[in-house]
Amino acid sequence: MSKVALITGVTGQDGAYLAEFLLRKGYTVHGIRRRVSLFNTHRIDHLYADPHEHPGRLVLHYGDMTDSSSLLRVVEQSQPDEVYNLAAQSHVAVSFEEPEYTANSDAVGVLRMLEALRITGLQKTARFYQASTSELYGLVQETPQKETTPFYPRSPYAVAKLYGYWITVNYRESYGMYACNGILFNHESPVRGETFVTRKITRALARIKLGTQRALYLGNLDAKRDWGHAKDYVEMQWLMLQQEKPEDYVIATGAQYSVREFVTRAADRLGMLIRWEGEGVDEKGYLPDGRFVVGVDPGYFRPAEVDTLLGDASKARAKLGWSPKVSFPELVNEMVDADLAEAEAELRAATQRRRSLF
Ligand code: NDP
Ligand code: GDR
Repeated sequence: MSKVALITGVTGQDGAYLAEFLLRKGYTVHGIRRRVSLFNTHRIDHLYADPHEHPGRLVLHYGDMTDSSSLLRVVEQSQPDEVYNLAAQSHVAVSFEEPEYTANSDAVGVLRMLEALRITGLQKTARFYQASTSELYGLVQETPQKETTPFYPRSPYAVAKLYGYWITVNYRESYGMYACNGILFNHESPVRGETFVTRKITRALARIKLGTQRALYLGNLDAKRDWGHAKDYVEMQWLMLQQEKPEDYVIATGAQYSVREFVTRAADRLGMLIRWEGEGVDEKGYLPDGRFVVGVDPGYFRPAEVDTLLGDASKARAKLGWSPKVSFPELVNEMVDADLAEAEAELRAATQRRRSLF
């Protein structure tokens, strides 16, 4: 009998990588997706469409972290051995615009899923993974950050995730559940959401290279992050649920770069020259010599910022034998190359459309 996993947030970046990883291991994977007005399964369509390539099966259910009955129904139907709770309103800046919804899905949503496991009696057998975050450290109290570093959340998102973290610990201690928090630092990939800073940069630079976009505007260029690859990090999520005892782990690379450095490296990969805004641009912000501009739009600043994050994953290295495989330059190159291919395809399609008009 193959093991059964339930993934909330299966249509997101991590959900897609994790589903692929588990299917390859022979799991039957149940995923919860939301009803939206357009297709939202593009990240997992390749898994769903080609079951022959993957030994397991992928079953999708409609559900929502704000709707207890849907979670209860899916848990009952799928009878999971492992639950990966990845669903969340995951954008920090958006959480300042939608704080109440963010609390509902990212904080109370975790409780709803834990309760669904308790009500069905599965808390005794099912193992639970909670997608916790380095944003918990916020205004950092210690560098680098590890499992024992005090939390200081700086956004409605991080405050909601703090509840998710502690309710997971509480269910472990109260009901003896095998429940773990993965405190994951930023992790990216070619399928990262387009409004997170790394993907916004690689997508924009690829388009600027092809002449379909003029400039790139960002917020805080000096913010520093510890960026890894999502593919490496989902393996960790699985490993955490395969141990004798449930514990919480920091997952990070231990290297830190600024947003400005990310832009520079992405531009290098494309052989492009950057002109930072303010360095002699014309009144419209563009340069006559073809160099492209990176400017700052204060509209992207956050009411409270997390300036710097750097993780110490020694515990995961020692206890789980884990270390990240993809380096920062490799991550940037992979994302840039994928977005260049996508921008080229878009340009080809637009040219075809123009031709067909004549
Ligand atoms: P994404 O934003 O790519 O994916 C989020 C997923 O959650 C999507 O499938 C989304 O559905 C779903 N979702 C959002 N709201 C709800 C809801 N109310 N009910 C049901 N599903 C919902 O995030 P990532 O894959 O990057 O991250 C996965 C998890 O890990 C998140 O919880 C995030 O907060 C956390 N995390 C991420 C880190 C990172 O750097 N990527 C680092 C640390 C933690 P839809 O596709 O319909 O939008
Ligand atoms: P973050 O990721 O907030 O760390 O949360 P994001 O990529 O959004 O921001 C990283 C840093 O870049 C700065 N920044 C910008 N950010 C965005 N989105 N857009 C911009 O134009 C821009 N300019 C500068 C930000 O201010 C910030 O300092 C991510 C999410 O995946 C969370 O769900 C997860 O918990 C954490 O990572 C770990």
